[in-house]
Amino acid sequence: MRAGKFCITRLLPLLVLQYMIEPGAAAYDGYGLWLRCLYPDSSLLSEYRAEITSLTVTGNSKTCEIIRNELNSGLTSLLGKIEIRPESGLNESDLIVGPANADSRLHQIVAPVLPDDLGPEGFMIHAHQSGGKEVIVITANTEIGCLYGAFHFLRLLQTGQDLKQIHLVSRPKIQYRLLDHWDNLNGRVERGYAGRSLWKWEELPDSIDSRYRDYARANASLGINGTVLNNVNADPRILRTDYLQKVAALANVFRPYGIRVFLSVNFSSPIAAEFEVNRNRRGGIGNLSESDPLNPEVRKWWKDKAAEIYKLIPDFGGFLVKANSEGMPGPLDYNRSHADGANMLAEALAPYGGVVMWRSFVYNTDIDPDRAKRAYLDFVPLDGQFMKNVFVQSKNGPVDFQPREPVAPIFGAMPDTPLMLELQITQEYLGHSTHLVYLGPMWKEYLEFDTFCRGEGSTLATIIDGTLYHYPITGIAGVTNTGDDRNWTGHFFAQANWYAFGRLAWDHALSAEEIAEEWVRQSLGQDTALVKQVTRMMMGSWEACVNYMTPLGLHHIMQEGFHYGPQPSLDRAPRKDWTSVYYHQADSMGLGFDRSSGGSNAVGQYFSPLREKFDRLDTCPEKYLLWFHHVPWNYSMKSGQTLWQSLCVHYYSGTDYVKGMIDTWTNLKNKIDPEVYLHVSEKLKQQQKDASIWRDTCLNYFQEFSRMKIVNGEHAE
Ligand code: GCW
Repeated sequence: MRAGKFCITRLLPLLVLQYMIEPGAAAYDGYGLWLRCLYPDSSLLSEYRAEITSLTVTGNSKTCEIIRNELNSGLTSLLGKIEIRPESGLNESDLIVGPANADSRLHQIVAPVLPDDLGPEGFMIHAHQSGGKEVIVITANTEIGCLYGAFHFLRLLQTGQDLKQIHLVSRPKIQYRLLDHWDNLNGRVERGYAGRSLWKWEELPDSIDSRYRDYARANASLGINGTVLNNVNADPRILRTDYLQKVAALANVFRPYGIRVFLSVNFSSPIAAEFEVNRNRRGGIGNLSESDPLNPEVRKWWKDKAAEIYKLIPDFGGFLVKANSEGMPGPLDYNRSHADGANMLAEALAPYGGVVMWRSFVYNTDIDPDRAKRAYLDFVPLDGQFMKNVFVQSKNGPVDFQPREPVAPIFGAMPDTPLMLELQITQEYLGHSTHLVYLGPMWKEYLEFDTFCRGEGSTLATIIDGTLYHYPITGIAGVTNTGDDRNWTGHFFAQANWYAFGRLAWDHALSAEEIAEEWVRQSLGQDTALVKQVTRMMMGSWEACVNYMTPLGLHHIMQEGFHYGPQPSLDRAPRKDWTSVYYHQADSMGLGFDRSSGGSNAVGQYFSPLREKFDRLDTCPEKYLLWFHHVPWNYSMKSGQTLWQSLCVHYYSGTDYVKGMIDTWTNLKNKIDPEVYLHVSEKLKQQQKDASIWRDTCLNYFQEFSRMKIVNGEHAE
C-alpha cells in the first residue's frame, strides 16, 4: 500500500505534464489511415466554416447512410460542426449530395452543367449560385458515384482546395480497380508482412468483424471497386458451399461501398479429393477425375458452380486464375491452351456478367532459356482467341516484381485481348514492411513507359485504359499489403502505397508527388515543413532502394524464397531460373544478362525503335543496362566512370539516402504523433542496417569478379 501511494504521488506530476504537452491526445496507432479527418488546411479554415454549415444527403439506402455518416463525422471533425438537414430541407442546405436523377430539385440545379458521360462511377462537385449564396452540390448518376464524390470532397478540404466556384468532374480511367489478396484460408498471407489475413474464415459468416467495414471504407475512399479475397495459389475449398456462404457475408458488407468480390480459383477444383490440385497437394472439391477444359462434364461443373455463386452473390465479380505456373494445374496438363482454359470459365460466368482474369505469369523452362521471354512467347500467339469477358493479367515486368524492371513486352503486343495490369503493393522484393519505399514513382515510371506499339506515345497507361486498342473491358490490380496488424500495413508508410495504388487506379495521370503530398496531409498533418520534407523524402525512397539493392538493371539477386536480403552468390536453388547467378551472370569480363540481339534477344520482343535502343549498349538507358547487356567492368558510363565505379556509387548513394531519411525524420520529431514517430524511427534504423548489408554483400561479392577496388560515392567523383 505504501509503495502504491509512493508511486502515484511520484507519477502524478509527470502525468499532468504529459497531458499539458499533448492535450487530449491519445497515442495514435495508425488504424485511421488517411481517413482521420483531423487536419483541415488552416489557411482556408474560416472560409470553409462559413461556406459549409449544413448538409443534406438524399436517399435512405445503405450507401446514402454511409455518405451521410462520412460527411457528418468528417466535416464535424474538420470544421467543428455541421447541421444535418432532412431531404425536405434540401433547399436551405449549402452542401447537397445525391444522384442527379433521384430528386427533382437537385436535378433542376445540376442538369445544365451535368456532363452526359459521367458513367456509373464518375461524379461532379459543383458550386451553384442561388439567391446570392453559393450551394455546393456533389452528384453522380449513381449513389456509388456520390460516395466517391463525398470522399473526394473531404480530400479537397484537407488538401486546401479553393471551393469558390468549384466545378470538378472526375471519372475513373479504368473500369476494374482491384486489390488482390494473396491470403490463404488458414490465415497466412503469402508475401504478407502485416500480420495475418483480415478474413476470419472460421468465424464467418455468422460473426462480422468491424474491420471488414473499415477495409471497405478505405478502399471506397480511393475508388477501388473490387477485391479478390484469396491467394492465386488457390485452395479449391474456397468454392465449397460453406466457404461461398462466408464469401457472401463479406460481399454483403462490401456492397454498399461499391466493392464487388472476386475469387481466385484452382483449375482442378472439379476433381475429386484423391487427386492432386497443385505441386504438393491433393484435394479437389468435385467428383470428376480430370479438369480438361474441353470435357463437357468439366464445363458443366463450372456452369453449375457459377449458378450457385450468383445465387448467393448476385454481383459477384469473377475468377482470377494462376494456371500452369509454379506447380499450379491448368489446361496445358491436357494439351489444351490457356485460351481453352480461360474460355471455359468465361462461358460459365458470361450469363451473369462475370469476368475471368487469366494470369500470364508463366515461365515454363521448355519455352525459352531466358525467363524474361516466356510469358510473351506463350501468350502473344493466343491474341484474339479469348472470349470477350476474359482479361489476360500481366505483371508490370517480364520477370517478377523486381525493384525495377522494364515494362513487360506483352503490353502492346495483344491488341485483341484486354490486358489487365498487375502491380504489387506488398513489398515482396522491396524490403517487406521494414523499408520505407514509396512506390508511387515506380508505378508512374511503368505507366508512362512508352511501348511504341502504335508509334510514339503508346504508353502502358494508354494500353491498359483501353485508349489505344479500345478494349471492351479495362482493369488494374494491386497485390495488397494489408493484414491484421493494427496499422493495416505493417509499416506506417506502407499505407501510402495502398493509397497511391488506389489513386492511380482511378486516375493514372496524377503525379506521384501530388499523391504523396495528399497522403501526408491527411495522414500526418498540414505543417508546411512537414508536408514538404516528408513528401520529398518519400519521392526519392524508391530510387534509393533500387540503388542499394539492384542498381543499373540488376535483378533477382535476393535470398532464395524469403526475398528480403541479398544473396548474389546463390547458384543452387531447385531451379536454374531461381538462382542469382543466372540473373547477374557476373564473370571476370563483366556483369549483366545479355538479352541483346547477340544474346537471348529478349530485346526483339519490344517494338521499334525501343528494340534497337535497348539492343545497343550506348543507347540502352543505364537504368536497364545490366538487364539487357553483359557489360565489361571497365566500360565507360555516361558519367565517365567505369561500370565498376558507377556500380559502387549507386550502392553508396542508396545507403546515403537512407541516412538522409533518418535525419529528415529526426528533425521533424516535434511535428509528428509520438507513436508514429517512434515506430517509423525504429523501422528506419533497421532499413539503414539492411541497406548497408545489401551494399556490402553485393559489392564484396562482385569484387571477386571485377578485382577492382571498392570506391564510395565521394571518392569516385
Ligand atoms: O513473385 C512470386 C512470388 C510468389 C507468388 C508468385 C505469383 C503467389 O514469390 O509468392 O505466388 O510470384 O505471382 O504467382
